[in-house]
Amino acid sequence: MSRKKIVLYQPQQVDRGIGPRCSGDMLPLEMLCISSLLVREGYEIQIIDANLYDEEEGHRRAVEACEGALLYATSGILGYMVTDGFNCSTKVKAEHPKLPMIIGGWFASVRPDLQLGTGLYDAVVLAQGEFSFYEVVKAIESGTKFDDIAGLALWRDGQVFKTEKRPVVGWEKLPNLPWHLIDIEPYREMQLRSDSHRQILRMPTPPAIGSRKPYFGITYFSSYGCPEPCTFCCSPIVTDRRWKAMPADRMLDDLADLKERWNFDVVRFHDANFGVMQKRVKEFADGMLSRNLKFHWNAFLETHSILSYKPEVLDALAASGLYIAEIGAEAGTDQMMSKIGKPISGDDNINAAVEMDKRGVCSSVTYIIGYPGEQPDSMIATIDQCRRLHVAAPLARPTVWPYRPIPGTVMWDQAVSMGYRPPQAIKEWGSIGEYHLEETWPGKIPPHVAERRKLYQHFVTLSYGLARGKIGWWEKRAEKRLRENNFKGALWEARAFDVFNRVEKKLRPREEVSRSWVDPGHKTGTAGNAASKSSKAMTGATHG
Ligand code: B12
Repeated sequence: MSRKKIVLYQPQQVDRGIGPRCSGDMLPLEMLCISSLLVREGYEIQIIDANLYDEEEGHRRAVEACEGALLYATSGILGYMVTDGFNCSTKVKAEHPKLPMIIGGWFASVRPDLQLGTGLYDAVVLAQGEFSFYEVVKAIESGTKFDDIAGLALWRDGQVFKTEKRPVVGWEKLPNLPWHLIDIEPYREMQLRSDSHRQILRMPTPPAIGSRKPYFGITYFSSYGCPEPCTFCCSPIVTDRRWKAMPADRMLDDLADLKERWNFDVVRFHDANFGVMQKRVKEFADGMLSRNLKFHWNAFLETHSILSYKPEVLDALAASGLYIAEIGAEAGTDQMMSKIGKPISGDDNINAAVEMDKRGVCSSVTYIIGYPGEQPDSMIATIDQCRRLHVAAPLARPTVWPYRPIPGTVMWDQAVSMGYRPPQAIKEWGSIGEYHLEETWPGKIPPHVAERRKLYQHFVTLSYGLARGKIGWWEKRAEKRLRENNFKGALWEARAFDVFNRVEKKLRPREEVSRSWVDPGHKTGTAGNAASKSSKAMTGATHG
């Protein structure tokens, strides 16, 4: 049996207990990253992506793979990944008590105490992982201590001990991802099922392919970190506001190779901030066009980046296949925005969405209300900016979500000092990830604001034709209300629609319509419930 076998477990993204699978385009990028240096040296790397299996099956495979392995490692982002990672690691530990176990990723980086306190792990790899993990593997192999390896958190005398901080490295030091480690077929198969539009976190089908038609997409990673200082996001603390990006040409070469090999339709960039450098963005778009590379793509782009790009760069982005710009609009007042720290003011968010709209690109725009100390009039102003953005940029899908505290952020400390009670046990941290279903910090949004938000969501959902799969009398009325900012008698109208809709559905049964367009990055509640008692559509999409 190989002594150089490394088992990497990518936890489930979503709790299968609450719905369908996670979108099949989400490749285990973290695991590919940390394999990249080791695979060159002949290590046998086995990645078990739990999203491909039922929960028990994923765990069983991980436990089995660990037989004769050198080490086991896993990852996780706040949310269900944390719970599933814990569950799997617990089973691995029970079967292989002597096997070294390592964890890394965003949640472990901000709460190493919780992960090390489980007694499961020998070390937490903090932040960027490639080099730290490489050195950890070498240390395990040679039986040396971890203390001299930079970028780790270790458990010493019941406390966290952090080794020297590791500076963020650039892509010139990092190899391309070892894509051959994954078998793409199960990902493709999952996405080409006729009901794949229902998968959680599925991005909408590019309009050129056809509404709700299955498509084959992959995730891709071309930059690490983010230069923004956002106080609700943990990236500034984890990555020191460094941003390291792969040069456009290298990215194009790699994607061209992959396209040749896998022939995907869509690339979903999982960079925190794809568009920091206009030059790179321009080179990428121009390169797509000059190489005649054909795929649709979406990425996180900031409002101020979009507004700083030259018109011809925006044109090239659209021409090269950009079909969704994911924009973190965050807040609708200058005062709140300055507390967040993003260089956005006035109607910048609206103007950016209009620039995209003009070029046929959908902006998936997320606003947040209920930040620590935020006043109700500020929240109402945010909902109103969201409404105005919808009116000004009809292709855009702007949404407003309640704030959720994220550990390792400036606002986390504020929330805790204002009475937010974080979960204690690691499993509770996982369950708060089902952020589509519950408010993480209830009671922070006054009832009149919550009602306005629900009414906005109700009318906007209706106006897209998502409730009934068509645009009729109710839909046109909804759009008129949004255009005129008229919420008089709106609650009664929403309730009346709910009753009408239920009766109509009984008389003429119809297929449920996907609402992924409301918030392409995330699953939301069911149509028509926005003004009802259900708070299913609550979430907190707080990407920087
Ligand atoms: C893309 C993205 C998403 C995607 C995909 C997430 C996924 N699970 O793959 C979507 C839209 C689904 C998503 C959802 C959410 N996300 Co998100 N997301 C991101 C984003 C923009 C990039 C993360 C990413 O995939 N990068 C690509 C991979 C390759 O890189 P990576 O994970 O950074 O991996 C490197 C290191 O972390 C490390 N590493 C990672 N794992 C491991 C494991 C080992 C063993 C080792 C050694 C190293 C290691 O090495 C890698 C290479 O250097 C970050 C923001 C950012 N600044 O990066 C937020 C971020 C990770 N998300 C965040 C949050 C909070 C969420 C949500 C809870 C939503 C919310 N706002 O409430 C949900 C829940 C996710 C879930 N449970 O699955 C937080 C993380 C908070 C935390 N402390 O865990 C971030 C940092 C943003 C923020 N607002 O602060 N997200």
